[in-house]
Amino acid sequence: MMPRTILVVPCFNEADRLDEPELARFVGQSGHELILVDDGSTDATLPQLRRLAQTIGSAAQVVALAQNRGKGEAVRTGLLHALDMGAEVVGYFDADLATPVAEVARLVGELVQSDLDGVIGSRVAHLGADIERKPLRHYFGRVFATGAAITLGTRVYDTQCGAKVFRAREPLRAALSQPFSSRWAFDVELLGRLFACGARVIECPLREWKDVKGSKISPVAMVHASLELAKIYVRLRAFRRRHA
Ligand SMILES: Nc1nc2c(ncn2[C@@H]2O[C@H](COP(=O)(O)OP(=O)(O)OP(=O)(O)O)[C@@H](O)[C@H]2O)c(=O)[nH]1
Ligand SMILES: [Mg+2]
Repeated sequence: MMPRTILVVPCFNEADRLDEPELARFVGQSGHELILVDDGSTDATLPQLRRLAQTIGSAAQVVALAQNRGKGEAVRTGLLHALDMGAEVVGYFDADLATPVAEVARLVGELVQSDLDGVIGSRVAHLGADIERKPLRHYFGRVFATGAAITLGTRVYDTQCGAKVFRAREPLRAALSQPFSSRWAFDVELLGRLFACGARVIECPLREWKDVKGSKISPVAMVHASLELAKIYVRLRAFRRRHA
C-alpha cells in the first residue's frame, strides 16, 4: 500500500500561474494530499487556494502565513504541518509546475520502493529527457550548483530543483527543527542538515522540466543566494557539531 504522502506547494503571488484543475487531477489520480502554503501573497492567491482546497476536499489544506517569509520558511512550515498530520512521506514542489506533477509522483514512487530518506529531482539535460531551461539560468545555475556541492562537501548535481520528497523520519524532523538561514538557498541547508543526521538521499534525473514564465527570483536574488552559501557553510558546521 502507498504510504500516506503529503506534499507542500509554496505559493507567493501565484494567482496567474496556479493550475487548479491540474493540481486537483493530481490529488485524484495519485491519492497524495496537498498542503497549499500561501506565503503572504498580495494578489488573489489565497482565495484561489481556498477554492482549490474546497474542490479537492479533505485531501487538501491551506496554510496561510500572515506575512511573506520566503520560500524556505513557507516550505518548512508546510512540511512541519504535514509531519504533525501523520504523513509517512512528505515533499514539496513549485506552484508553477515547472516539475510536472507526473514527475513528482515518480519521485514519490522511487522513494517508497527504496529504503532511502529522500529522493530529489535533478535537472540533468540528456538525450531522452525534456529539460527546457533558459541558457542564462542554466549557466548561472551550474555555477551555483558547484558552490552548493562545495558547501555540502559532496557530489550533488542540482540542489535547487523545486521537487523533493522525504521519509518522515528522525533526520527530517531534526533538519526542520530550526528556521533556515537563507530564503532561496534553503534547499542546500536542508540537504546539509539531513546529511549531518545520517540521511541517505539520492538525485533522480527528471524526464521533464521547464522554465515557467513569471519567475519571481530576480538576478539580484540569485547573486544573493550564492553569497548565502558561505553563511550556510558556517551554520552547517555548527549544526553538525550539535548533531554529532
Ligand atoms: N514562499 C514563497 N514562495 C515563493 C516566493 N517566491 C516564490 N515562491 C514560490 O517558490 C516557487 C518557485 O518560485 P519561482 O518564482 O517559480 O522560481 P523560479 O525562478 O522559477 O525558480 P526555479 O523554478 O527553481 O528556476 C513557487 O512555488 C513560488 O510560488 C516567496 O517569496 N515565498
Ligand atoms: Mg519556476
